[in-house]
Amino acid sequence: MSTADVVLARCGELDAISASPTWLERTHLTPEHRQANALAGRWMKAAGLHVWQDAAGNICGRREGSSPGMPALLLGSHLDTVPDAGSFDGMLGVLMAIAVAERLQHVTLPFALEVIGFSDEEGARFGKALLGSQAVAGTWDEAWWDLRDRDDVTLHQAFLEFGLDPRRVGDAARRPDELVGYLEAHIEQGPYLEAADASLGHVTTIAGARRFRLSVTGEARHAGGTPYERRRDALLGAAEMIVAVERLARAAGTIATVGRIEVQPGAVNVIAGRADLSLDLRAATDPERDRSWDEIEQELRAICVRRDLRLDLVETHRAPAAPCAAWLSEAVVAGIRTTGDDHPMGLWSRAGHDAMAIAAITGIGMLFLRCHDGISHHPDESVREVDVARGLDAFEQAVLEVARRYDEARP
Ligand code: HGY
Ligand code: MN
Ligand code: MN
Repeated sequence: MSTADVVLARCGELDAISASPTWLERTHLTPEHRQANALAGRWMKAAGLHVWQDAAGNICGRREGSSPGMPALLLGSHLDTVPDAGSFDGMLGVLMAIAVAERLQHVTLPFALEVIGFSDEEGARFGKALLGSQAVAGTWDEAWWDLRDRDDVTLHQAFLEFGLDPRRVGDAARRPDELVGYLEAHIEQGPYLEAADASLGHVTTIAGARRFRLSVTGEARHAGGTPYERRRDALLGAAEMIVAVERLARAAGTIATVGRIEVQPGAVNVIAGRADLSLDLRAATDPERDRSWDEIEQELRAICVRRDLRLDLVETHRAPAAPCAAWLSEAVVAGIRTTGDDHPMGLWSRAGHDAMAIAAITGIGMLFLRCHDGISHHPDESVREVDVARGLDAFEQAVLEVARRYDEARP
């Protein structure tokens, strides 16, 4: 069985660890999180790594370099998923990192090699993304303990129930001097590599993101007896907002999505008194993102004035755009070249990644793999075995290139 076949088979094994019998769903601090950590931990151990679960619920593996206690090159991605997920977003990167560590287990490197399976990149349970990688980056915010899931369980409570001590979350933080850099392999989650007929690409920068919860309040009234001119229809206001979000973001060249809406009271014969929406906004740079948000917010408030509605908004997530470190991108490009691609494609990532959190403490580099039709966050997500095989070779060579450059630069 080729390494690529092993990696793909293991993605299938992780598929079976799901909170739902009908779709793939594995979220933060759940029994499925624990099972996936245990399975990935076994694979890390078989790859010759010393394995532990850190204070934030990330599963970690480490092999020392030429001498003990050296700074580490981190490889990784995430093991959590969105609801009704595909098999590769996150998991492929963790399994490729484990496979590369296994391939290199008898190679003495000038640094320690670590693999991390991050616990919560998606933010699907508590709304705040990158909880695992932000703990590693030391950018944890105590306010997050009060975040609640849809069953009203706080993050603090969930930590305790998972067997973690909220007071020790800081133990997961790594210092910049402990690290050489971070490399992540990930499916592109977009159509551009496939359009260019390219197996692999290197990431130039990762989009800056902001997420909001928008609550629109009007007045629930009788659907028959209430004349139009007396209505304060929260759902109609929300509908106008959703269309305005798309219009303004497209005009600004940014990427905005309303992925969730909840309406109250939600009865067929009652005018909606309240509508709660999610908003996900991204752009290649933070100034573009923030300018777009200012325009959107202004229009949302104008719609509320016109319709006599109230708008309450809470920002639930913000992550700065994260440019990749030139030397790590060059190593990724060198790795891709060894697979026969003389002109590796560079592209900015419209999707967010743990790398954007880790960028706070060390340089980052990302290797993208083509995925079919750019489909992701959907069970039809798929990769070609040949691209995984090339990706493994490129990833392995990128690590060796980092080692060569790092060794050269050492005093
Ligand atoms: O939302 C994203 O971009 C990532 O897949 N979490
Ligand atoms: Mn995702
Ligand atoms: Mn991902």
